[in-house]
Amino acid sequence: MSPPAVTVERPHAYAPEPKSAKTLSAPSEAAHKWDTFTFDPIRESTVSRAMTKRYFADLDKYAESDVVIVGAGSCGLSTAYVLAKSRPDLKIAIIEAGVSPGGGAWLGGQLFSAMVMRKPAQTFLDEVGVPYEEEDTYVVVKHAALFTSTLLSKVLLFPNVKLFNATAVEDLITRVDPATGELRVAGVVTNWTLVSMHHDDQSCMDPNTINAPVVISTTGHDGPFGAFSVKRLVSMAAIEKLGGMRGLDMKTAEDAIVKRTREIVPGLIVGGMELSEVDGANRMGPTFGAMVLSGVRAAESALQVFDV
Ligand code: 48N
Repeated sequence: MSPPAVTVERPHAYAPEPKSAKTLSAPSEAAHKWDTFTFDPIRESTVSRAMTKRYFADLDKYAESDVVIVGAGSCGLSTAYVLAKSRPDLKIAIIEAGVSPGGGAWLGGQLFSAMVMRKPAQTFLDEVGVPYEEEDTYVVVKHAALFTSTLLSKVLLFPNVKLFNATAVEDLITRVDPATGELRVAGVVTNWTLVSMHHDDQSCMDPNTINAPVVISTTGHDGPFGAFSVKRLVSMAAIEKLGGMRGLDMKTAEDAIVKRTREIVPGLIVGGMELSEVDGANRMGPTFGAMVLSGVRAAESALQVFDV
């Protein structure tokens, strides 16, 4: 039996006097099919096993990674894209503290959606397939989320990349060379982000670990864990102090970040805005070309380790 025809009354206050109250015809065949629609059967434990089996298989696989990238912002994701595409044989783990990766690249600046990148950063947009409007010395992506979602989807499609989001790096694994006393970073210490944020009020929540010969830290300059790795290097006296990010100077900041992307201590490469905290570089504000090209540079530095 088909349901009765539905009469839709327009709200007279906001619409011109309707010529006649719109009456939906009796449901069509298409509407009727929903009456008999149903999903295939499933048991709750099947869903749980489908998730946990895969997650723990990934934890096992990436417990020994070739590269760990800390922070899935615009720099970290750009790094991951170049690395994963260049070396499909490398196991790349991305650790992102937030539930949603992307860092500060979901908006172009403050609350504005368009994203600016100064040339020649558009070459990376061409590589990833992000459309843009071209101006004389810069390009504009119509929505920052278009850049970030496109890059993120491409990174996640690589079979040699695993993103562990809602997971924080809360320490670094280190080794000291007995002969030279030189400290080397050899992996990361991880925990659920919420756990990492509550060690002060709930003790004895031990972490997990990932061993890797190369760690690339792109943890940005703000947020609860901003500039995490370089601050940790100072607190363990592996580097003397941080230069501290300087005031906004778009022209000098972007060149400096790209030129200075490098290995800070053996085994730890730093890129993106985390670097501005190390060297006392200026900040650049709402322009993202340096983030993607710093990511390219960080990936190239890591590739040198594996290209021997
Ligand atoms: O977007 P961010 O913060 O960092 P970058 O360097 O990729 O991009 C910076 C860029 O968004 C700007 O700040 C722009 C250019 N503005 C500059 C300016 O002058 O104001 O991404 C860092 C990501 C975030 O998603 C964090 O959640 C994550 O890193 N993160 C961590 N993830 C895991 N473990 C940690 N310890 C950690 N710390 C930060």
